Amino acid sequence: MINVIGLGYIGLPTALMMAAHGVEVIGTDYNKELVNTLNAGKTTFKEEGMDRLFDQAVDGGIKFSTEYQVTDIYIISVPTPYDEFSKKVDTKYVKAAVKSVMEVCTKGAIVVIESTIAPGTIDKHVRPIVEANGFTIGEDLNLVHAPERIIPGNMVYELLNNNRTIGADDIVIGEKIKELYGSFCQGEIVVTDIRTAEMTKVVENTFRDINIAYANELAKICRSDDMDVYEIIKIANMHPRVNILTPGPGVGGHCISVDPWFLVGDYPGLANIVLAARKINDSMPEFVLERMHEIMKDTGMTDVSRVGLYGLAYKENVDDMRESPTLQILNSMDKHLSGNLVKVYDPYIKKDVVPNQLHDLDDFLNSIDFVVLLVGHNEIKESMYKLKGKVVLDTRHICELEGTYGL
Ligand code: SAJ
Repeated sequence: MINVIGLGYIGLPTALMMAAHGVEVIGTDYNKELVNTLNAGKTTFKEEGMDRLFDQAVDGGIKFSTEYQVTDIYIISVPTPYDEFSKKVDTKYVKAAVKSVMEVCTKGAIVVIESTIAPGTIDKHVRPIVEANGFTIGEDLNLVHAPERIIPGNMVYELLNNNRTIGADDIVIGEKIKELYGSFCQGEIVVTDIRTAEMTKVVENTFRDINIAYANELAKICRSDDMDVYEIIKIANMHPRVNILTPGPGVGGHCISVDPWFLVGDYPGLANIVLAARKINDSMPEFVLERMHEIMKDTGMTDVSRVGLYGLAYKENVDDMRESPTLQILNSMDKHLSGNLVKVYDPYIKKDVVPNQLHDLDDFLNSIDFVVLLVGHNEIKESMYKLKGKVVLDTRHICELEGTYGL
């Protein structure tokens, strides 16, 4: 039996996928409301294919609880934010989960950390907890790192098809966990040591952050000299070895905007490109605001309360707004509006999450003259024609209406 701990964006689909493939699974989360929702037969976030997977997992006997269980294998999938001050990984949730596992687990257990962690985290923060509880690692308990790699928006497909990494001290234990993930994963599963697995995951997300930063920096350079960044990227990408990503309003989500900081925090003075990329991506919401004010000036608009933000999630077709660039833009605009709250539209976000500011599409459009397009949800793309007659700043390059402004 497997106990998956943390039923969020990664833990839940992982637990469901295993249960749907014949593994006996109990999912644990400290959030009672979330566990009650799952026990009532409902999923907790939108994702392509999740509802079907949920039904298959229920048929496979999955159980949800707030209690930790006595099992052979524990999979910990809890958030790992970074500490704003030190820039290092904040392991408080991982440590709390490991401590709780220690209270119930018995000899022979394997504890797998799925959460993204900085290289050396298991050595520095997890091993001491296990040893303090009287277990000898390698003899009566084993540790493994199996970082997740799935992309929100395509999680179910990627869980099934992505290659994976398993880091273990002992090859036999690594192979055992490989077999577990192999129950559903059709990709290649590489077994390596723990530190290599930790570093590899952080390196992957940092690679993407740096590449997005390059596209964003190009957008700024091209804007400063009146060149069309999208046309330039399109042509440059026709080169067989060039693949520039797409500029946007900034990098959100709980992964790419967080994980590169682990390298900056642990390797100050060495992670220079990494730091520069983080700064460029973090500066994009401010760049969007500057662009917005420029366009208001050009079009003779003076009333910021007539500007609306289209899209609140951190990217297209997900309902997750963690670290969303729109939140930064919204906060900054609200400060200048003294009570006249900025209007927002996002079909993926529940109204009570941002009370008073999220509107139905028609209300939203009736109360604004200027739309800042921040997310390319399919629903938003399909309703684009409704923006005709408005001033549009398109930060995602998805609007084909004539007169649309770009980054
Ligand atoms: N973005 C751009 N331009 C682009 C691509 C993305 O501005 O060309 C923005 C998005 O709008 C979003 C942010 O970057 O705000 C991140 O989005 P994303 O789709 O690049 O990545 P995530 O954060 O949703 O998921 C990433 C993935 N990592 C990589 O692709 C290397 C995923 O595979 C990981 O599992 C996930 O992080 C994670 O959980 O670590």
